[in-house]
Amino acid sequence: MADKISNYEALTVDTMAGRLGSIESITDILGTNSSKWTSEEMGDGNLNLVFIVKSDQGSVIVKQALPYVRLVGDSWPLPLKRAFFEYHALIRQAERDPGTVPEIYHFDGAQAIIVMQFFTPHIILRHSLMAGTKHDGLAKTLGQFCARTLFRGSDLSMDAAKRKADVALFVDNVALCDITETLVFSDPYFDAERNHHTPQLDQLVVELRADIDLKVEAQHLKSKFCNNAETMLHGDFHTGSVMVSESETKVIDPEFVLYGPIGFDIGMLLGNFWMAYFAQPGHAIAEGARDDYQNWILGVVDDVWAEFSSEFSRLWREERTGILYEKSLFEDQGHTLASEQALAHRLQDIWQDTLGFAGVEMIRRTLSLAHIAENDSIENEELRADCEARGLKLGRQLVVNRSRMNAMATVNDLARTIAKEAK
Ligand code: SR1
Ligand code: MG
Repeated sequence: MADKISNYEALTVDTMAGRLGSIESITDILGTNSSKWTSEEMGDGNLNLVFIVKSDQGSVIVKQALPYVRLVGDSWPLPLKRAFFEYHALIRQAERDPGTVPEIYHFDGAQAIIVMQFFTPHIILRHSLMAGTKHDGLAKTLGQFCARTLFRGSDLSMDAAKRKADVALFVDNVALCDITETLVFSDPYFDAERNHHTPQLDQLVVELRADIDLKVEAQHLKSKFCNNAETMLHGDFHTGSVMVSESETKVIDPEFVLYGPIGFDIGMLLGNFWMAYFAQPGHAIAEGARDDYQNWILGVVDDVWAEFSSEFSRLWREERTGILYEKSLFEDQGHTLASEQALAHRLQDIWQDTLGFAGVEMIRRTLSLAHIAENDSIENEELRADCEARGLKLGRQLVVNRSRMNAMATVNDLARTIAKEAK
């Protein structure tokens, strides 16, 4: 279905230079001789058009929303306004954690276009996890990004009026929230039209859909996602939204931005690392060849949580200027220990939410519409199903038993046990 905005026109590699060639903030990067620009459409997103535009002077990314879900086609219309929400999320993330998200060179709301920094030679983290490449500093950047954006976008830090204005601004991102509410929290638990799974998982899928504890806990988590507008979330923080080079980690694609529970972004991220962990046998050249890499992934998970908690704690002590847990109630009265106690309680709540959101993410990426390349690229269906089944088992444990898991070592040990179980 065509979008209501009448002069909207999807970009092509042929129209790129003509349409963007006289915009100064872009010619500042690419130069004014737009006839020499080259454009390439990357074609790997679920929703949008994404072009790399290059000249002999520089390069940019041109991202344009389509009026429908690219993965499915024009039978699933989607508002162009998601580009507006992504633009506003990027501005806020850049303020809250400078240097981690792409710089914006140009935004056109009517055409749903964002022109932004091209990170090169970076690649999508998901591809790196399939290749078995390690990255120094990955966990530190990701843990800090979560802590800084999630703390600084909340009532722990923000001016209350500004936060409420932002809640109102982003609450309109209804269509993308609906995708998450549906694909993550509901579709996996019944025979939804868009679902698909590897056939060898049939029996396990029947068991999971009959699992009342799982279904109820998934709905408790959905209720938190819908009702707990704690902070500005990235909203789609999986390993396809992270770019890495040897020395740098960057975060992209916050179009699913919303106000939601603090544990959601970290949970989605960790769930994707655990799925990548279970998928490694599908990418190993020989049995055991990825054992060391699997340990590295679990180390990253451990470090992301440690970095997040330590940075969140630092911000709690140094930047708690919002309307929650005011210093006037604690430190200013000499009650520093009580403030530390409150911090420990908040971190414990976030921890449990994180595990639950990780679990539902692992289940939906195996049973619902959008899967992960780490599993999809395993050609041998038996092997793929085996990797996916192990992810489903950990996911189910995280959702149902998260209140009984008190340390990351416990969860990583459980992952190791599940990875070693006989088929
Ligand atoms: C219809 S969109 C499917 C998925 O792709 C995006 O990256 C989000 O993860 C969404 O759930
Ligand atoms: Mg995305």
